Amino acid sequence: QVKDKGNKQDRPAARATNNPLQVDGHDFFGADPSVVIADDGRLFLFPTTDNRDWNQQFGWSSYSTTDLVNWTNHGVVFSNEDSAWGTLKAWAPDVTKKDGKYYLYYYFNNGGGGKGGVGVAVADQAEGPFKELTKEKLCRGHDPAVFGDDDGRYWLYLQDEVYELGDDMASLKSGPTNLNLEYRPERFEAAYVFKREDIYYFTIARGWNNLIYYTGKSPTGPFEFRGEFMKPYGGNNHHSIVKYTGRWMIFYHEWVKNDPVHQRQLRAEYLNFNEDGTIQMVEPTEA
Ligand code: FUB
Repeated sequence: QVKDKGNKQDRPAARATNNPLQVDGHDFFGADPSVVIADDGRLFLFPTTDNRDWNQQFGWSSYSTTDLVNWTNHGVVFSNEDSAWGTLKAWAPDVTKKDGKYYLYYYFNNGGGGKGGVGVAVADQAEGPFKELTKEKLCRGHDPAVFGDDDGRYWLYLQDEVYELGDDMASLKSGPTNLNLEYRPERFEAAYVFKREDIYYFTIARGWNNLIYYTGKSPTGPFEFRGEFMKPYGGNNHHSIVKYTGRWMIFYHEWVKNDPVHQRQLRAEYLNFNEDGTIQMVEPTEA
């Protein structure tokens, strides 16, 4: 069940499936979901707010849950109306928390040709409201991914380059440093980094082919290539990975089938690991 707090648009009818997120009557439209566990234990998803067509977004939405069954739709939590420089094509976000505050890293394409960039907004609670901290672009590149390490340092990834974030989370302490991946696909995007049992995982979407990953002993590598862990499921599988109530999960999106306006919607799967820390292939839950 989704308790709606706005953000409803004229959208195709949702379908009921067995996917953990595809509950009957949901409206989990959007893509590139970022996931954060709030200090009070709620799980928050922050997808793009696709405006019917995948490439017409002006902001980011938020949904929260405590049980993965009942969801609250918090509506659009940050958009071009809240930005000094962002105009259009509000692509993939990533949200992190630090010292009780929530930081939304976003990318406005602004029409391309170098006009786009990454910014950050802050909120006192995960459901917002978010306020822009960067009155101009922080850096170039799309699909920002933020990783906060146990030592209190935060890292910002843009494809295979990494910056260290300043203590204010809105400046860059160092970088960009190239990760010098031993295997670098010709086309990739949607980086995501997480840590499990002292292993750092750098995951990316290899075009629209599959999700692949690397492991390392530090957030900046060196990273060893480990291969694929998920086949394509109707898109680039732009994803976030989190441990919630004892189980690891991956959140991603698919393209609504037979939808003439190219709508995207959210999905989730459970993620399992082998004894040596390698990731077992994710099997998308079929409808
Ligand atoms: O949502 C816009 C773009 O689509 C993202 O930045 C890419 O990762 C792809 O999912």
